[in-house]
Amino acid sequence: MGNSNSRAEKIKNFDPNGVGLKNGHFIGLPFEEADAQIVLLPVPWDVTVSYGAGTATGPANILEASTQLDLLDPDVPDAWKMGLYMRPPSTDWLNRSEALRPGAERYIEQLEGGETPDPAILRHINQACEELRAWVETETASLLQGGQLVGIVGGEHSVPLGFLQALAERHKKFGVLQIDAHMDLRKAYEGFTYSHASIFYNALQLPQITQLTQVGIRDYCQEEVAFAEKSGRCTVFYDHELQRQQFNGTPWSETCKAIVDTLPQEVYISFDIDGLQPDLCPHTGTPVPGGIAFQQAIFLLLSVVESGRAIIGFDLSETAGLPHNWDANVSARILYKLSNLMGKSRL
Ligand SMILES: [Mn+2]
Repeated sequence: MGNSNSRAEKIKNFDPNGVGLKNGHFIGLPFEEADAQIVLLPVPWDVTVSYGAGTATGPANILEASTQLDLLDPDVPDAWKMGLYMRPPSTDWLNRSEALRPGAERYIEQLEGGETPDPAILRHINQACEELRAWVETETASLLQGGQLVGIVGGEHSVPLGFLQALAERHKKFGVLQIDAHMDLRKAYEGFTYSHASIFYNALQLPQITQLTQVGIRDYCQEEVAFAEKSGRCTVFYDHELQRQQFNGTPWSETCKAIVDTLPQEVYISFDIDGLQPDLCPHTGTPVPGGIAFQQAIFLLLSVVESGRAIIGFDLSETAGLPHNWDANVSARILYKLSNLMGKSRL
């Protein structure tokens, strides 16, 4: 899995206590893709977002903010030695996303203004989203084929669909743990087949996903609740219920156990940054009050691994804002933890 000789050589020559290197790598780590065991694929894409845009530059901002992190992870001894590498975000997809955005905005405005929107714009966007989905599937399938573990860095929340399809080719049965303010179960939201609000409506077309467990949900519609109930594969831990349990003295560890108990042995984690409290992601497109605290989220992720389950992949989505800002800093830390825990559960 990755070239272990060159990985060992880099580990020997690297000082994990040194200043954060500005070598363009995630947290200044010394590895290249060829010797990495875990590869992060950035997907700078932000086209179907309905409210605030700005997630397309999320991966670049996270990469930049990551130089502020220290490498020691108290939950995963010598985590940095696993060999983690994040690809530079693709400028092609970023440019394409930015070129499509004005049309998408015009389309959404027309729709919300009660006008009949231009169907040609919609066709054009759906076609581009389909090409992106296929690209993500091809790239992640090839990394998995080489025995590397993969995480996706969004971008809007629609981007991991191709990755889920690549995983479904290799795993007969797996569950998804989704941390999110939203259910994302809308069918073709605003006409976009691959809307960020439809990611799990689309993902559940895969029979290999036998369970979807949603945590932190606090902004949703009746149609989504009905879909979740009817699917027979969804368990929803609504934010208001989680908070009230805590007000009544239920320990978070007990709640996490109940959440983890819903999941099968192999678990994919879909982490929408807006699942966290909005002061941890103030620039995300669709922030909602309430939500999961930082250490609560970490504890939940840790509970998955400590239960003996395997993390087979993950995405971190909807991080927006500018370089150097708080959103990117928080996201870089979540990303490092997700990578380390996936490694811990699999390597
Ligand atoms: Mn989402």
